[in-house]
Amino acid sequence: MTTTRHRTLTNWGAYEVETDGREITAVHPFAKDPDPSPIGQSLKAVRRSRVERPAIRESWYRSGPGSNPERRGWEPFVEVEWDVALDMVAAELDRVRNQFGNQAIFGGSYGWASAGRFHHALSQVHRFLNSIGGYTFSVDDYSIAAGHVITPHVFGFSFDDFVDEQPSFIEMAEHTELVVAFGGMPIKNSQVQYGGQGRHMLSSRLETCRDRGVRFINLSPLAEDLIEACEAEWIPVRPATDAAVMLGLAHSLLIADDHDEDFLRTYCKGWDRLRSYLRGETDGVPKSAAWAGEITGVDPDRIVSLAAQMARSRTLITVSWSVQRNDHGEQPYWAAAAMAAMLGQIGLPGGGVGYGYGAVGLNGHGVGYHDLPRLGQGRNPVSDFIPVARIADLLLQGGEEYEYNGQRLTYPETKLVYWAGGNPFHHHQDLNRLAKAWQMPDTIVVHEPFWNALARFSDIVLPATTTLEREDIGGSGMDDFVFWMEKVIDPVGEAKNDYDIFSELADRLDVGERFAEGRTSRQWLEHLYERFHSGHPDYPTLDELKDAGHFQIPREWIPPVPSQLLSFRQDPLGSALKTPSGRIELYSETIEGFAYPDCPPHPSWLEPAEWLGNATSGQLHMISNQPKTRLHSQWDHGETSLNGKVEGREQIGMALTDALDRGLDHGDLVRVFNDRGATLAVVSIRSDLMEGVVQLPTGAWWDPVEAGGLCRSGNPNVLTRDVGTSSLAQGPTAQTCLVEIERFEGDAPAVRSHEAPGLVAP
Ligand SMILES: Nc1nc2c(c(=O)[nH]1)N[C@H]1C(S)=C(S)[C@@H](COP(=O)(O)OP(=O)(O)OC[C@H]3O[C@@H](n4cnc5c(=O)[nH]c(N)nc54)[C@H](O)[C@@H]3O)O[C@H]1N2
Ligand SMILES: Nc1nc2c(c(=O)[nH]1)N[C@H]1C(S)=C(S)[C@@H](COP(=O)(O)OP(=O)(O)OC[C@H]3O[C@@H](n4cnc5c(=O)[nH]c(N)nc54)[C@H](O)[C@@H]3O)O[C@H]1N2
Ligand SMILES: [Mo]
Repeated sequence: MTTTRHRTLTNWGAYEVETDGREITAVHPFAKDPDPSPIGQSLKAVRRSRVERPAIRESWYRSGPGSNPERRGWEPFVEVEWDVALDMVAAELDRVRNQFGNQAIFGGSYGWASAGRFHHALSQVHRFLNSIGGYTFSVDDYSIAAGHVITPHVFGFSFDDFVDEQPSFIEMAEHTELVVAFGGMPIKNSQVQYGGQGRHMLSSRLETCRDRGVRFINLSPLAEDLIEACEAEWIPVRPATDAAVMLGLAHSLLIADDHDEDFLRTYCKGWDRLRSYLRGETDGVPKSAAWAGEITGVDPDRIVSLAAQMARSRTLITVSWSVQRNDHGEQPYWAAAAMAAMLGQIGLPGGGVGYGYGAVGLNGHGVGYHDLPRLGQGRNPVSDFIPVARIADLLLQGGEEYEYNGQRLTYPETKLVYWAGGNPFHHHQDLNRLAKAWQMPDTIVVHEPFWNALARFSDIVLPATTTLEREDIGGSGMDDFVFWMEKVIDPVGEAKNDYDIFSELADRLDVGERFAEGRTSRQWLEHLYERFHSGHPDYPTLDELKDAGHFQIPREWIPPVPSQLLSFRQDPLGSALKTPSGRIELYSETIEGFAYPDCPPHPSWLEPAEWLGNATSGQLHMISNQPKTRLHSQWDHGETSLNGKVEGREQIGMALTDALDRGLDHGDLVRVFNDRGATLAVVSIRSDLMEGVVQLPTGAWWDPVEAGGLCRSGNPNVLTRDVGTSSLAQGPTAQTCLVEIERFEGDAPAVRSHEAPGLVAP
């Protein structure tokens, strides 16, 4: 058998993919990657579970928009010719925009899609919808919505800029003595980077820190969140209670007089208000170590001693993104900033506070954003938007008002949903509620390579290629590599590139020129690269890049990370922050003005809706973290993901005592349930998990037996809550979730998530 090898880039790293022209026969990691991700092996499943031809839900095909929406997900699809499908989509877009206006099209289309600068599905869908008059869009993301919204109130600049300038791992190794990590820094998470990365380096960076004597404390329900190589101390903490640990630490600093009064007076606003709250003067409850211990499960003596240790070290407080994916998730981010301010180390090398080390591969590596070729998305004439995680509310509550970051907004009425490059049946919480909301619009159009739950629950499914079926320029604006991505195989079935689908639709809607500017995809790649190259003549030409396969950008070409905090520290008046006071806001009059009961004007402890403190005897707290074996739901049907399952079902981690209490053993099939839903999963007894907490990773393709029924595959989002963090950020709160677990008796229904739905002829 003769095979050929082709370079590709994924959101989890670069690979050389070997093919016999049809199947992927082997996947070899990029030679320069010291710690490649195993997820790449799943690419061998490129021909499995594919949408091969355009498919239209039977009722929609026979009776038109809005027909039998309750049958979405439960009836066969009619396979049609491309021309038929595209004519129908174009006519429906035209009907909706003419009859209801473009805001009736929801095109927020959140998701990670695939690596590649041009064939990036989200850029494509937004450019297309802009070219036909716009759409209701979404703001923030599922990762760090609360962080995005609270950070400018506290520091006066954007969350992304803040993350950019927080101490790097190199700075950490050099200057930091103590890292206090809430939610750890999971290595498996650093395997992933939006746009892709050349080298994975977190393990080696953390080992260097350890060798230099940096001490690590992991405050998390899961010991695994900080690698053993750091010799981290694990302090188990109840999920969703981080703000209370932080306030307890802050109180301990205060009463031991270990806080930096000068820093608080010079650089911060509102210290007096926060101090009153810590002392209990405002609510009669001192936020003492004993108080915090009661709430969080952390030994109060350890809180006191940790505070003292922090005050006597160059301390970096890190908070994972998961910590804010909680009810009132704004609070731990603000409380961490307040603690760092009390230590007086913000702006000092290796000190202060940072968010999301290791969350994605390049955070903390000290590479600032730089330019890469990029497809313009045009301008959206529609001003309606939603905070991204309010998608079900949008569909269920059209015309109703809601609050977001001081604004009173109205959900528009939605008639058509267009999705390309994301999977709401992966990312959204309370999937049974989403499925009901999903019945509201007249039409749902998706571009998907695979028959996952999103495709199954739509009206019109247009088969999209994967990266392996097209060529592209690859790279992330934070990495020091640029790749030429080769086409590995021909498109599977009749799949088309998102760009080609949109070009054909644009032609039908008379905006072909505006969308495509007369270029084929290859001409676009040349055009985008040439435009980039004219501003960056030191880079290789496109032909040189194609020949070499990749280009490593010299470090000195990458603009240095700006440091607003350092300048502020050196000159608090001349380099004042862009907050109303010009200082770090420990008390925000802006937020006070919003008068939100669920987001007070200073860092506070607010009891979450569901947590171990209000659990009944049978309930456990479920954390649904990022999966080790895939990127979200992507390639769930591939080898690496399947190897992590038992008979196609996800494993749910639990502590031995919790298993014994329920008469359960390792490998038992269980039903995990609450008022919102139920799923099957397989018990995995873990010694690194806090008692009372279970862990079910995200990403199994949703596989319900019937509407509202049991999920066969282990998708945690049938159990999670669909309520925003607070009126401030309206971010997702997946980690705030109680469940019950019992042995599953009887015959277990076989997993069907990777099978195609019924397909019929026209
Ligand atoms: N319970 C719980 N839920 C969570 C989280 C959690 O911690 N707990 N985390 C949240 C977070 S942080 C995130 S970012 C989200 C992630 O949610 P998503 O980003 O929506 O998840 P993905 O599985 O990456 O979805 C990408 C989809 O795009 C498709 N796709 C890939 N490439 C292409 C392409 O070129 N063209 C087209 N048309 N389609 C393509 C894939 O097949 C897949 O269906 O999940 C969130 N959900
Ligand atoms: N392999 C892989 N890597 C990924 C992804 C993936 O899908 N697969 N997704 C990427 C994306 S989109 C994102 S946004 C980042 C997300 O990065 P994070 O949000 O940091 O990732 P998670 O894995 O959800 O959570 C990290 C750890 O936080 C702990 N945790 C959960 N709740 C709490 C809490 O209330 N308090 C404390 N102290 N700890 C808690 C859990 O034990 C969990 O293992 O990861 C990225 N990396
Ligand atoms: Mo994310």
